[in-house]
Amino acid sequence: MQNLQKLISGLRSGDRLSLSKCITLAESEASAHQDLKDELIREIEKEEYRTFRLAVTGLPGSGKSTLIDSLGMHWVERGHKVAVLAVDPSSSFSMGSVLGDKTRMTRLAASENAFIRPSPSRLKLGGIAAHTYETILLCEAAGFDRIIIETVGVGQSETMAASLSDACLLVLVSGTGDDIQGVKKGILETADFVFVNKADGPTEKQAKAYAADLQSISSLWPRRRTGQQAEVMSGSALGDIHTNELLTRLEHFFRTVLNSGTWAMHRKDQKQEWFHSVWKEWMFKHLQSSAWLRSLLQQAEHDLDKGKLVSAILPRLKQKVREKF
Ligand SMILES: Nc1nc2c(ncn2[C@@H]2O[C@H](COP(=O)(O)OP(=O)(O)O)[C@@H](O)[C@H]2O)c(=O)[nH]1
Ligand SMILES: [Mg+2]
Repeated sequence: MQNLQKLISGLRSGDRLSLSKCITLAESEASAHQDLKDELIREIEKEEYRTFRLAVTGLPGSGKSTLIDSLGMHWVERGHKVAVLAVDPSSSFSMGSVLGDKTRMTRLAASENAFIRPSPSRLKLGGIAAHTYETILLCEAAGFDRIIIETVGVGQSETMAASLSDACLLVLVSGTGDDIQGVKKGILETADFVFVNKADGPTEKQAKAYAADLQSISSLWPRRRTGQQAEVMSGSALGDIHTNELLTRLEHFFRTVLNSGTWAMHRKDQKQEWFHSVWKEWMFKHLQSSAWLRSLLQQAEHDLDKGKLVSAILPRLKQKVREKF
């Protein structure tokens, strides 16, 4: 426990090694670590910092990491400390995206005031939300005031990242066909900012036209939690072209959110999200280890094996569980 206090004071002094160790501890599923982990989180949860959490979503290859390198460096140059957390449920299958991210964020990776943490590869999606939230708290305790969560823009991960963040930036590229699909899938519904990237070289015109198209339909999208309309821009992350405009708008957004009651509301919602994520994980594990449920499942599997229909087994199974709880 004394060691934990030392670790926590190291963390609070901004020591990166302590931060890494704390994240590893929070990530640990070993039963021997659970008490320490609980104590760590209990200590950290007491403090609240007026930081900003930005989710960056979009399909692989749209330029998220490149854009984050550009935005992050601007913030570092203005005295902020920037943490980038990658959330990629698929990274347990391939390390490619993680390595890709590090090579795209070379400036941030070399900066003393930035911290890049790849996606925890062992965790399932359910656990990732809780883990990401805890990592955010730890980074904030270490003095990082701009937290960027980069996700692959598919499935639930980007909705999850948005629910843990104060603002959501969607990165699109024109002409891939995916962008239209993105609009359909409702990805836009979580975005506060839409940045059409790669508005440079031969793709400049197309990107600008696409941004203009999106802009013209943006009034049809649902309003954000802040009551504002999503803002659409185009630019080039690679050449830092027009990322200044994005920065100005983000800063304005941050100020508005901080000065209104929205920030406190976000924090409450994010806490709820964290709580439910941990609770669901725990419930699931707990139920899985229940002898009663296991024998019920074994019986069902046996019946299936004997040729019984799923549609016959499931209602009975559900009924038994309902009676029990
Ligand atoms: N032309 C151009 N290429 C870009 C731009 N931003 C990123 N890229 C390239 O797009 C590819 C994917 O970028 P990356 O940041 O890894 O995308 P991510 O998968 O969304 O994180 C890389 O080859 C980048 O160099 C841009 O603004 N213009
Ligand atoms: Mg990336």
